[in-house]
Amino acid sequence: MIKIDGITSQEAMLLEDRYGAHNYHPLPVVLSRGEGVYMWNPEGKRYYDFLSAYSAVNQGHCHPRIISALTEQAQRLTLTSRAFYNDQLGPFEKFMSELFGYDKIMPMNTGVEAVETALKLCRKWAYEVKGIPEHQAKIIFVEHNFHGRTLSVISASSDPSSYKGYGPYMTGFQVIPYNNLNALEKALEDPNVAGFLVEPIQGEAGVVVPEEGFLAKAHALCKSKHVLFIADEVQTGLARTGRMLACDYEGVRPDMVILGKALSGGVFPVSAVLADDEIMLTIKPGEHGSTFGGNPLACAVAKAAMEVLVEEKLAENAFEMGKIFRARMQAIIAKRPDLVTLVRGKGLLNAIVINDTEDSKTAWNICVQLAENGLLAKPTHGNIIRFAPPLVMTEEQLRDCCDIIEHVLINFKA
Ligand code: IF1
Repeated sequence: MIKIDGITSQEAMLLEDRYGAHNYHPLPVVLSRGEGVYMWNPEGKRYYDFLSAYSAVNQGHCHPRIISALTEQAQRLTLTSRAFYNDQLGPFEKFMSELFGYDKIMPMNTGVEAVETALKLCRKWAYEVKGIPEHQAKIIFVEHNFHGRTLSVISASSDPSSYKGYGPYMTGFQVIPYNNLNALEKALEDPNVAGFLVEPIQGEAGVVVPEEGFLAKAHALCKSKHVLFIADEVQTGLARTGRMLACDYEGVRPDMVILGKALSGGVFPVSAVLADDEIMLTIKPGEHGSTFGGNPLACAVAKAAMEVLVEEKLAENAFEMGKIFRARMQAIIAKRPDLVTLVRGKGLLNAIVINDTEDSKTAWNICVQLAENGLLAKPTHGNIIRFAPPLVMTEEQLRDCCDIIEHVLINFKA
């Protein structure tokens, strides 16, 4: 019988393999403690976290201010359901609505729940405000999107590993190429289009940054056709790209903003949709919700997590550290153009593209060597490695991480 508390890395991996669903293929690394930019395995090996739980830990692991908000509220009141009011939700809603400049916020739990909420609001708005005939609303997505794992959003996925074997699919969705204004303009000719859902930078696709001006022009095209521009900022938002929202780079104010992940600093599942009354109030009492949505514990944690982002100026730090990081990656590319073809990203959401096929093991093997050298990252595809450290990273820590990445890449033999 395996002793559960204080288990070894080996025991942890065996337990997950034997008793857990096999819906992931993790790197052979076990983590048992996190603090700031670091995580440790059960044997005490320290790693730099260069994934940040896919941008959920922007504030650093176990940020003391967020943890104390969690522990204080957890001893007072955790969940009331929305059958009643609670004394944390209103202050959180006020804080968020004013910070982002929207009339209202709809609090949910996971990122995909917030995406689903935005899709429902879009359809409701289509029928009650735009006047699209019932059940005729269309929503436009882009290729290589990632919005989560529910049946409706995978219906718009172009990645077979996301949608294969899960049909029949949600109707009313149309998929066009990303970063293609002509394709969007053509799709918007259909008067039944209600919304356009897009990631300002595509995370899972491999940190794909659209051309300068794409977001602003896409937003203008939607506006000209009375179509909602909906930004999925679950991964790109909350200072990750060097601005509070990635849409801020182009001065775009989406009709709906979808947030998740770092909204709680990686401490608790908290997500949300921001919108103005014309959209938000199309959902009436009893027409949408969730048991944990807007619970007092989530609100206390999320308010603290947002205050940390703002007061510690993490967007500014991400912007400056990102410049240093990409310069260091460019220098590595100059030494190993055979291995690394490019680096791309904004702020501290970056990726390098490895000179190999999508189904190669090269990126995985590089990540295994990075882990052996004390830095955790994971490929998004066979040939792309995403680098996304917590935004609290200092310049000294970043340079140390770049030294590790350089050491592994310069010496890597396929
Ligand atoms: C996993 C990917 C990233 C997201 C965007 C909505 C969601 C996500 C832009 C849904 C979630 C997570 C899911 C996580 C790994 C990670 C991920 F690899 F799956 F695709 F970041 F790129 N919109 N992304 O990135 O949010 O419901 O997960 O809270 O393990 O599946 P969620």
